[in-house]
Amino acid sequence: MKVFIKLVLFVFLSNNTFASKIDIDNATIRLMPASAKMTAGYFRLSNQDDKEKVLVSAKSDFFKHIEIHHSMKDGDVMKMVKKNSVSIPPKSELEFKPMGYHLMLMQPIGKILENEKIKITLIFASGESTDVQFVIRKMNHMKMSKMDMENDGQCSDMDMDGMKMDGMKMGGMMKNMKRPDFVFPAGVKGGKSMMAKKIMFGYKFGTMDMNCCRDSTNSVTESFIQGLGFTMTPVDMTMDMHMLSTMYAFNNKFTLMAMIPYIEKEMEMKKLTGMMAGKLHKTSSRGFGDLSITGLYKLSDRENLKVGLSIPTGEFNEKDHNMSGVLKTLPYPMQIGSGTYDLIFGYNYQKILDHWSYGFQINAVKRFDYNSEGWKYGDRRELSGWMSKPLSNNLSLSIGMDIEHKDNVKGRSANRNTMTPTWNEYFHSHLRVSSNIGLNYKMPSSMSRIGIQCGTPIYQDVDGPQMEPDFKCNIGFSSMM
Ligand SMILES: [Cu+2]
Repeated sequence: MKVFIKLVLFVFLSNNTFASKIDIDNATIRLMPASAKMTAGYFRLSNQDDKEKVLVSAKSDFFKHIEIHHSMKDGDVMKMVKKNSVSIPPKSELEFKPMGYHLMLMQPIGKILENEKIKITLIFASGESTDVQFVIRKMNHMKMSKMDMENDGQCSDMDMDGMKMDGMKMGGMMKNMKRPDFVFPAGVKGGKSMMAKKIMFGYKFGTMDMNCCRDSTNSVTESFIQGLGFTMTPVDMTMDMHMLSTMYAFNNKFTLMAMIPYIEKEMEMKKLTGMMAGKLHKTSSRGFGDLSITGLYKLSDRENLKVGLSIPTGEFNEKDHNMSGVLKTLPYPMQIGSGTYDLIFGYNYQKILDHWSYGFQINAVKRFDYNSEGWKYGDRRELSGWMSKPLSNNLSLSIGMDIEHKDNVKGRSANRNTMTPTWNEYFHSHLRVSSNIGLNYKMPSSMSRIGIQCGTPIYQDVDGPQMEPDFKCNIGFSSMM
């Protein structure tokens, strides 16, 4: 009898006192790949008592170590924080869910198999405890994305398993997000898809300086141009572009990007023959260029597909005064817009390794129709590749190479003349290889970034004579919210 009473007392006084007025439902353990050393437990706890309940720990025969964690946003970075207690006020509920509170279940002693049940004991500050049967389930990724998985902006991966979501891999990806080389070098057009509901604003300043002139792979002189029968030659040209862009991620796979450039061009011409031989004359044009609307589709963590439309919002009949003071249409390279609806295709790939990263992008513009002046710019294809190395937490250095191929102007403007090679439709195609160097800077504790990249051609094969760039630079600023 004494033994029996002792036993009863033991049962009632031990930690295993059943927690009163606590309901647990939806108790789920995330199914993990076999290699995983941890997983997460989720449930809904409702406290029907008049008193606050404080969850302080959990234990199980199946996991050697269990912690209470809370995932939270710190700036733009998702962090998991260990909690010593979680309080559930009287008559209220608390949901343990992905990207919120969860039980971090570590060091399983056996295999975690789908649909099996594992008992976990939840222990409260009062000494009460409750045994809960957790069911191991494959968790629906899409469902997860609907929860406020607003971690990082661009690392979304709906294919990632729970391990990556709640475990160590997550930390790895967060680290990538914080890397200065996470974004492409400033000279690489376009970007990657972002995390759902993220908005990004960007401003990029690009400048290019061009000299006269090149034909096939050689530099040519003014007398060569004169020898072809031209009475004028371009001498130099500068092009400055202020690119405004905004991106919005509808979901984790699809981001829409709108870009519009404000372009300023200046060209110096020289009269080669006649009365005014040797006279220099400057023309300029400026204005908003063509608006492009581009969809970025995330193929995988590393790859994006890009399809867009260029809308002819830019002027393609820019005029300026010629040497005789007459207002005339400027030649093809001085126009601001294309006057045509064009298709844009692209693909990019980026791999981030521990100490460096690399990537490449293919970009193509296909033009279909002629503009109302009777011509169109040539199609273009570009391949950009780069390697980046972080120099510090916030600064990275990149080297890269671009290969750019552009076709000749098609059709013929009614306003053209035969005095200068810039008006000749056959002197616009080129194959140009440039080498680039750049820096990316990520502002500490924010998602704002600055990048600069400059390059110079190392190989050119052109239909000419046409002007050739001696250098180009891009400075980009972006901020994500
Ligand atoms: Cu955790």
